[in-house]
Amino acid sequence: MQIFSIPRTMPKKTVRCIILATIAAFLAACSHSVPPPLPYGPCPTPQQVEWQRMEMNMFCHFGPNTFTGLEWGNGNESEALFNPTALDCRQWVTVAQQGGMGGIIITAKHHDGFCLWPTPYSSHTVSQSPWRDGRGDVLKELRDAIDENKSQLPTLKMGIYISPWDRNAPTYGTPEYNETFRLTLEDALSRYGDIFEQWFDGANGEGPNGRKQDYDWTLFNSTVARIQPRAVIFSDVGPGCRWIGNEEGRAGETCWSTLDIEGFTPGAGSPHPDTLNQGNRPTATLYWVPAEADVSIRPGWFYHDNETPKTLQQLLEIYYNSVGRNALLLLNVPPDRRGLISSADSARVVELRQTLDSIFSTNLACHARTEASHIRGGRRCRTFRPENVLDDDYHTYWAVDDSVLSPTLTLTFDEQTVFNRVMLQEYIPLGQRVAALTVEYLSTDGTWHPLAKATTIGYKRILLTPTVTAKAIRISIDEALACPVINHVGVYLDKWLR
Ligand code: FUL
Repeated sequence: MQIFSIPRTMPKKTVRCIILATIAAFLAACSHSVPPPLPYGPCPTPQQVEWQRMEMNMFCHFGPNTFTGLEWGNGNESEALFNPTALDCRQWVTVAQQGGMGGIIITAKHHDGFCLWPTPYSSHTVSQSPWRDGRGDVLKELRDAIDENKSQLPTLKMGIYISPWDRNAPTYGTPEYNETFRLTLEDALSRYGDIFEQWFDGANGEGPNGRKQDYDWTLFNSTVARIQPRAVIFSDVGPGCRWIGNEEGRAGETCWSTLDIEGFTPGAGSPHPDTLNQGNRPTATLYWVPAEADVSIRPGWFYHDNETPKTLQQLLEIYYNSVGRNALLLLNVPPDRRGLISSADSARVVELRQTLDSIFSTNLACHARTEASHIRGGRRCRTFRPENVLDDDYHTYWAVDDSVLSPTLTLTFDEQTVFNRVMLQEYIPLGQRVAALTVEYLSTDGTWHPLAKATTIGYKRILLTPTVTAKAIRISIDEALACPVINHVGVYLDKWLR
């Protein structure tokens, strides 16, 4: 078939241009005619995607407990106790930035009820303390420190922990307290600019009158949504993100970002910790409530002189068990009585970041040749080509036709490669789809060997494998709930944690 004819007299260069333009037009036509996969099941909001991409945030537990040595204050501590000698939020910000954290979440009010900002809705706040002659405001200082550092990219975000359980509030245990809590929340959320995460603890103990509170979660959540519509709300059951079910920074090996929250409430009314740990396999009636793994760098949440930070190896393990299993890591690094992060803790945070960078900044497969069993729209279609798993663009991915649920992807290295980590990422704006997979490697003698088996991927999955020397790896999706959509594959060598 002759599509068009080229006059013999035309210069060779022009002919080449016409042929290339024709090929490009053909490929573009293919790309445009093949639609991307439709979202599957419950999907994240853009804020939830942004949140998950932060990967690691810093928690700061700070308040009267820092000075009393307690973990749960009684609520009757004198405000005079709160008197940090050298508080400098700029130092917290520097530690967080050097640690590669996306944001800082501060305990604006812990269970003892003491407020780190001068709210008019409590008489147990920094205003009653001697710190800065009662004119201090920790939240404002944190916000100012973050803003001051804006030139240093990436900018940190600020989040707040406000405990509904309050062992100081006189009205705790009565309906009036819910209203006071709403006003307190509203106050904290309206003063300090954008808040990326509102952290709600599910703990519900007794107040000063020995009574427990029937929390109005609908009121609390709607207050956050009204004042900070972009904030992701954390609680045992979301709605923005969920507790991982333990305080060890450990997500389940299977970890769905979807959860059945119907009829559940934070605290005693939440699903079993194992369910929070693993999520629920997606169905249409579930919600996107991704996991957040909160853990302290020290044994306690608050700073205590006699405690020491976790080792680099422990923190690496936590990283793999959380970020590496589709959860966000919220690492608590508590300021001490001076109001500064101790040098032991800051050094460890920086060491962790440097180690992670040394492991993960170069994908050893970046020059690999990719070959897929299937490509959405066929082999000529470039939009969903397997090479996309190796580029740095978050929004490009390898996808297959809707009917293909168990494709394979082979990465052939340009030279023999030694590695012990395989990183996989699904493009979560389209939902979480993969339920089982196998990874094999091609050894130097040309034979294929099993390397790892796993269930879920989600935003990020890092498989810890034996150290192997390979010519290629093959990823077989064994089970998917809808056609897989993979936007990153990487192999790395961790020399620190074998
Ligand atoms: C728990 C609280 O009771 C702890 O004190 C701490 O704040 C931790 C992050 O959440 O539920």
